[in-house]
Amino acid sequence: MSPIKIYGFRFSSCTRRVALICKELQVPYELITVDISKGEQRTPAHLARQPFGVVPAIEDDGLELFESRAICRYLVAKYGPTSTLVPDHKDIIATAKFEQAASIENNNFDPMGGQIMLELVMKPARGGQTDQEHLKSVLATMNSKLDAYETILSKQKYLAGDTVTIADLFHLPWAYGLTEKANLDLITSRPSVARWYQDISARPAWQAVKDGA
Ligand SMILES: N[C@@H](CCC(=O)N[C@@H](CS)C(=O)NCC(=O)O)C(=O)O
Repeated sequence: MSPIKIYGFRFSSCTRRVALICKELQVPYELITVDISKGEQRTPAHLARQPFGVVPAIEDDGLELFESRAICRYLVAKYGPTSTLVPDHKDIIATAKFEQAASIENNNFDPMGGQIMLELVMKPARGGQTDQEHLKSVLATMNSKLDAYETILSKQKYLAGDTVTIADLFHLPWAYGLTEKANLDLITSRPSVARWYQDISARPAWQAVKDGA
């Protein structure tokens, strides 16, 4: 199998999300660096691959694709047909629960995770200043979202049921950043959320890419 090309930045959360699923499926990849710290995501060459000027994008057997979660779904469909990381579409109930979990991550966790990391880690790293008011507000929102996660995860092992899916794994880049880089106890202070995070973050695929794709 020739490696898929990932146009991305090894430290970016969205690039690591895709690399994680490659590792889960043992799909070899070649990372072609688009250095977002130098603005390379806005060059004409990258905009031709990703019109929104962000990373990652992939190329695989002539297919060009962007949006990290869509890429992950494609990878499972193509390279993990028997994988349970996405339920069989013929199982309507499992698929509905999976879609619900994927939607929870995309709408409730990802926006807050990104903004908290921006304020607490990325801005200071670039010599900028944390907007304390904004941080306070997004932390309050994230806390109430994670209370709902605690309710769900106190009744089942994973977000879509008792089988781990990519909807769980999609959380890893921000969950890791919030816990290990921003040193927040948002996740570890909630017993069921902490148990879930410990489980998914121990996966060898995540350990392989957590600090760089
Ligand atoms: N929804 C997109 C988001 C992509 C995204 O925001 N990528 C970030 C890195 S994680 C980026 O390229 N940031 C640079 C910028 O916004 O200029 C995806 O999941 O692929």
